[in-house]
Amino acid sequence: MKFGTLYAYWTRDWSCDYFEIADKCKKAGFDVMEIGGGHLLDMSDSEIERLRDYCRDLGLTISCNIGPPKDCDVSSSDPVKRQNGVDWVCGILRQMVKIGSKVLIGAFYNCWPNTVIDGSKEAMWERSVNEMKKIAKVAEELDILLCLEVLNRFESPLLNDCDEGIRYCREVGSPNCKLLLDTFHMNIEEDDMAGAIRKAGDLLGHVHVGEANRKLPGMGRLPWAEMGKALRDIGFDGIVVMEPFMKPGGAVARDVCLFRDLSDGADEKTMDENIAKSLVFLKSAFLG
Ligand SMILES: [Mn+2]
Repeated sequence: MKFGTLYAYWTRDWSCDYFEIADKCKKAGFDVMEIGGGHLLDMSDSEIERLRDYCRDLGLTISCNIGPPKDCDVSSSDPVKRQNGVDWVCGILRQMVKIGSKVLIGAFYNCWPNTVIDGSKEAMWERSVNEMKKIAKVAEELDILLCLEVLNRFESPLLNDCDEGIRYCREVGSPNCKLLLDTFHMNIEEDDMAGAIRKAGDLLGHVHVGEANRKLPGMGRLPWAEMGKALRDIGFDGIVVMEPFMKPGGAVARDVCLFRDLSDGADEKTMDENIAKSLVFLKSAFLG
């Protein structure tokens, strides 16, 4: 099991200086920095190489997180949007090869966030699976793992619990197509969080962690020890990435519907200390 964090812990907008964030990840004790995959499309080859080398020297690997825009939705009834979606994701996969990133995560089975049923759920599902098969083929060629994020009902109508995630992955039928379970979404949708991890088993490719209100692990009430035991029982050897959202203001808070300060007014130094402490807590709960 490796441990990482989403870069957005340290930003108010969906942009940042990844070199600075990489230093912060390293200092907090992480092995992985999760970046915005879409940013790779705006970076030149030399910028990508520079970040790749910088992270390699720090001993950090990179995972990529994406949320497709509305016009890149592979579940859409509009064939142009579906094609855009395939092209957008495959474009990011090709950039990932350059930076040496092996894991693409997110809800790219539709756009994000998405609360609209386009025709029927069944029709969206079928279109999405068909397009995902094409994306998975490219991922197989490039040796990149796709981890589809199961989201709560307020962010997508398609994959809301582990059962739906498993069914979707089986329909895609690629060894490079797995699931991402996120404790924040699971807390809303799953009856049994550790049970969902066990059920996913070998299909679990990536894990996102945060408390029920998206505070850092250890600051709330989720069953961390139980989930850790389940991860060890299924032999999970992927990446566990924190996805904390604690500061209001800016595009990040707006997009995750955070309208109050969950950090207790923490300054940057305290934010740095809190995430390092949370990592120690999480490792003890997950590694046993
Ligand atoms: Mn997540």
